[in-house]
Amino acid sequence: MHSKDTIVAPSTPHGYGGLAVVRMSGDGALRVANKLLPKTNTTPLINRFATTLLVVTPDGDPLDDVVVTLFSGPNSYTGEDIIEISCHGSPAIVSSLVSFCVEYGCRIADPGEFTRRAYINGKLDLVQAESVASLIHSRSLDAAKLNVRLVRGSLSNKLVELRSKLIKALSLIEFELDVSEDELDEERLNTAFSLLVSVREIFSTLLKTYHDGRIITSGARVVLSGEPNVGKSTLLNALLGKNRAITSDAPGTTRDTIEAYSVVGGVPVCFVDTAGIRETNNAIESDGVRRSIEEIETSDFTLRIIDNISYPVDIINVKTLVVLNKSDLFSQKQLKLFLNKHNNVVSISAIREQNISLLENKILSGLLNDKFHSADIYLTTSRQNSVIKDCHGGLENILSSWNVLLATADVLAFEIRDVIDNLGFLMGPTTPDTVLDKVFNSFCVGK
Ligand SMILES: Nc1nc2c(ncn2[C@@H]2O[C@H](COP(=O)(O)OP(=O)(O)O)[C@@H](O)[C@H]2O)c(=O)[nH]1
Ligand SMILES: [Mg+2]
Repeated sequence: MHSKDTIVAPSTPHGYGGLAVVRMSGDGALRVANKLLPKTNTTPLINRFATTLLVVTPDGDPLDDVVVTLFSGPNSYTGEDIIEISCHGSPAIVSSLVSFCVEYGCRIADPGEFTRRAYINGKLDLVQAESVASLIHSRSLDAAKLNVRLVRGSLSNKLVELRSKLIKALSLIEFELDVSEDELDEERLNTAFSLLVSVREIFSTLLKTYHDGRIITSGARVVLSGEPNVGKSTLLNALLGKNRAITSDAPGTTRDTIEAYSVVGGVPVCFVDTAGIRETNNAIESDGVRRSIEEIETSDFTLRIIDNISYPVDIINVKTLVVLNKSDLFSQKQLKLFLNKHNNVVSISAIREQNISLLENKILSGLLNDKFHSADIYLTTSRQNSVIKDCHGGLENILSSWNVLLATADVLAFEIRDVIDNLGFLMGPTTPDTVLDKVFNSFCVGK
């Protein structure tokens, strides 16, 4: 990585569109932008001012009428000079613009390099930078809302607050180490203890948000399982509101698993329709059955679909919901009797699209601890979860052996410093390059 290079990349996806955006960042951005303009151009580029201009090829032929905006560093996304060119959305124009920028001295940006520079230049911390990638990949409005809160610093601000409490506790202990001769100052130690307790409590609250945070931002896999012909594929179509899967009264119609995306109560859900589970001698179908079982094991939630009220409902599993389909085939009396006996079963008619919203509500309750998404801050990545887990564990150890540690205050100080360093690993700037590569490689080029 040569941070002195001026980098260039298209920021919009490849393909035809009304507009496309090409972006440059670095000391040379303004110079390169001026080279794209005709020699006769007299309109200066002004900071944060959108200017309509003609860009030309190196031979001086008109290429496109574009809008150029300069964001002078350090008050820009990357902290460096940025030029954004909004051109007409033809891949030919975009690739020509990028190659002319390279000809004039730019280098093509690596994936995530714009955001990596923002991080290096102190514009974002690592939690915020990671959330930029998640924001771009948001598959529901609620996922986007949660990610934008993270980009705007909801979690980072909380972590800064926790770090300063830890530093305060550490400085109280270190003060004791430096000044106290024989008697330890009880009051100062008690203050340090309470600070550490309050930080541990917040870590513990944060850890509880990870399950929901991951499901809301990364989405959930929900498997439709059950014997052939119970109506799994018909239900998939009802949940999607369109005909995605082939349905038929011939058992074994669905041989392979079918995946389809939808949003349930703000949560992006990948529904997986399976072949259904039954004994079969058909090699292709039995492979489908094997895959159905694998899917159930790795999913976040399973709908166990039945179409028979004499079916033994013996599934006691928080990750599984029993759904009685084809309710239209039973009398009200039969249904009532069955549901009274099994109050955790939902009855629906997939073909008539009856009770589908009730079912969606139950799916949401099964997926999330709090289906109203009411926490202020969520942990969303496994990296955040594992670092906070380590920090929480570190504090648990310190607090549970507080009296022993007081006898060796330097060990106590060392342990607290370890928790602070761990937190730094999550936010930057003590994060090793290997972790940075992992974070930024998940980005698209141009961000
Ligand atoms: N009466 C009734 N028939 C249904 C319902 N849902 C599905 N079916 C029928 O049941 C048969 C099997 O459906 P399908 O979705 O292919 O079952 P799968 O093998 O579990 O995927 C088809 O003939 C569907 O039309 C329902 O709610 N009521
Ligand atoms: Mg099917």
